[in-house]
Amino acid sequence: MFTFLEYILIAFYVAGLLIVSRWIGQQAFSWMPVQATAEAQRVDDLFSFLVSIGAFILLGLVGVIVYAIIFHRARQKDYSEGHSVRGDARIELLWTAVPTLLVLWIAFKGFSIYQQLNILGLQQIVHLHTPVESPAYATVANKPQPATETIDVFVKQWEWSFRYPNNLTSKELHLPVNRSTRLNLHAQDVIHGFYVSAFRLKQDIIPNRNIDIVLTPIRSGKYRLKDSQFSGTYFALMEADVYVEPLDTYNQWLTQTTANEPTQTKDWVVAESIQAHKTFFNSGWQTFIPASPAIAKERKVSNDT
Ligand SMILES: [Cu+2]
Repeated sequence: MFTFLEYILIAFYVAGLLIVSRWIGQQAFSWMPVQATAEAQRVDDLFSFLVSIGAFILLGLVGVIVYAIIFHRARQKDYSEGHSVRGDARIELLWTAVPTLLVLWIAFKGFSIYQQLNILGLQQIVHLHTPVESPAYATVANKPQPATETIDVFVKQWEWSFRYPNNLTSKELHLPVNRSTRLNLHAQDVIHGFYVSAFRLKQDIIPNRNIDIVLTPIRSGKYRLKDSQFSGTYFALMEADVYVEPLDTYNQWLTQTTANEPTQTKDWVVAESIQAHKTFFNSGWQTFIPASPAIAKERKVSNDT
């Protein structure tokens, strides 16, 4: 079917594609926020791998299409049928086997990275619904992952609070760098979502369920925790500061804050509702009129119960 020279050219084309798609995959790392946790590196590796595969398929198909358009265009008034591939067992086998192997490879790689992410809560939830569950298997799956510190995360409409091992409660999340910390997530009213983009972990927090995530920050700095679920009117204001700092700075913060009054941060819900409109023109679109501060406070209290 092909001459020797054509096989060589195809081999070169595939080799070139592999190099280019690998390069595009490497670029994917720069499309993301900084990698602040060890988990972020694994997630980005997987993303880069998927981008490489996508680039390889896209460029491979576009190359074949361009080649066919340039060299194998039908002449004018040529209405004869092209080469028929129907019934060719070798080709059918090839285009069944290749995507199957590819999907299995992606699934295997995705699953192994997901397992490394240490999201314990999910395993617990899955196990609750498994009818045939031997106690031995359950204890293995629910075995606590090693973490040096456990911080309780409480979330409600519309604020985050964090309780540290020494019982200090704060509205800021402080994490020691290069240590794995377990976050025990508790929602007090509706489903909220824990999401720090630099950590790459996004975990729903479901009322009446203990969900743990273990993360290992590897880069000091200040990050932002956001609510990834629409959990009510002011969910967009449900943000908190996340500080990743060296262990002694972290310990120092813990002791100093304990000595002082509990940390008070700005009440964003009230701040937003009393803020004047800053738009330059009136679009005429209906907007939500926030409740007055007093009512907002009252609502917050009633949601605490
Ligand atoms: Cu929320």
